[in-house]
Amino acid sequence: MKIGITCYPTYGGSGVVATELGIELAAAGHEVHFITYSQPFRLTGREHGIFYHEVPVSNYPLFEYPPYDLALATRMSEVAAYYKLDLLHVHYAIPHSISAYLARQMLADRNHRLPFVTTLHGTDITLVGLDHSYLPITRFGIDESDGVTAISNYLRERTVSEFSIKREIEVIPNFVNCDVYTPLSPEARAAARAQFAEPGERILVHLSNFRPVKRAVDVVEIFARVAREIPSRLLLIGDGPDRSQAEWLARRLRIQDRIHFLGKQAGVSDLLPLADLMLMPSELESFGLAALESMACRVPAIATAVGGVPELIEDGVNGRLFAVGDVDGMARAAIELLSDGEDYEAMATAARHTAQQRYCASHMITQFVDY
Ligand code: GMT
Repeated sequence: MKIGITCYPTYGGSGVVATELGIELAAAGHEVHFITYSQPFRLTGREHGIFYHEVPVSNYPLFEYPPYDLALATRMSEVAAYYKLDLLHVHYAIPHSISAYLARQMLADRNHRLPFVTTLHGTDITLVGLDHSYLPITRFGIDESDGVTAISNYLRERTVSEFSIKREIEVIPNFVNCDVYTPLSPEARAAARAQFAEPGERILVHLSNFRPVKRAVDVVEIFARVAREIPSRLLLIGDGPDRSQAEWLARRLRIQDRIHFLGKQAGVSDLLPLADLMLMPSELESFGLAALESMACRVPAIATAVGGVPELIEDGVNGRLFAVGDVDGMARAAIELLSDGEDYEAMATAARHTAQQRYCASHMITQFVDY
């Protein structure tokens, strides 16, 4: 197939999933065309079978708000016509499903059938979509899509109830390539950990776009409690609005020397396997891709029991779940796990097993292609 993919290309789970899907589809022999405002950050631009088309957005003095969605629709219809695309797959409903709808209508006049599939990721439904100025058009985009997928049962049910959707929504969860996201050999791991921690110190990690929903401040609070009991370091991967508050709190708690603020990283498959535990204390996660990626590296997550997270993490088996804001509980669990070798080993093994058995990329790619 020839597939056009549109997503938010910069930093965020939906862009990561869209990019990884494109990479896997190209590896399976499909032709993939990314149509986005900048090159997705996990792409090098030299992958075989992947083409990138930038969406130029002109700004005229008259436009107080440049109409990106119209520029995107234009580019989608052009790329589809030039490269004879079979379909568009858009990630995140707003505005991508509306642009795809317009592109489909533009091409219908030229006898080119261009169906589009919308994948719902989370905040497009739970935050942006519920904002009254976007709710009717989000519902319209969902209703008009030729196919709709959601990344968890939670998100499907929430979409159906909040938007009174009658149509079918297929659940195809987030996925991970377990050959790329994989544990390191003990020697390689010890050597790589040395750049962040002294021998004998434990490593905790958090990966997000530091939006308020991620509760990055809770990550620092949890780590402060852990660091009082156990010699440890924290790797903070990503950047965003709450980073400066997290950095300020780290200084106030005098643990800044134990925290590595690594900022945005193109690839994280070399960093996650260095950690012992992932912290994901989010207010809401429709799935929790960061936890899945770390679990594939044999790093269990301490997370909140919100949204679709309990579909991924079974408390006490392949990770731990707590109420939002329970930083004491999460810190206690981290200390217990890091102090008890046997419990920790069983949980780390179960985490990797879950990723391999239930969320393997090759299995999900088949589901997408079939759909
Ligand atoms: O908040 C983020 O992590 C970004 C956001 C996005 O849409 O870019 O992530 C959502 O999509 C991810 C990939 O499907 C999911 O794993 C995240 O759980 C989801 N985030 C939320 O629901 C808050």
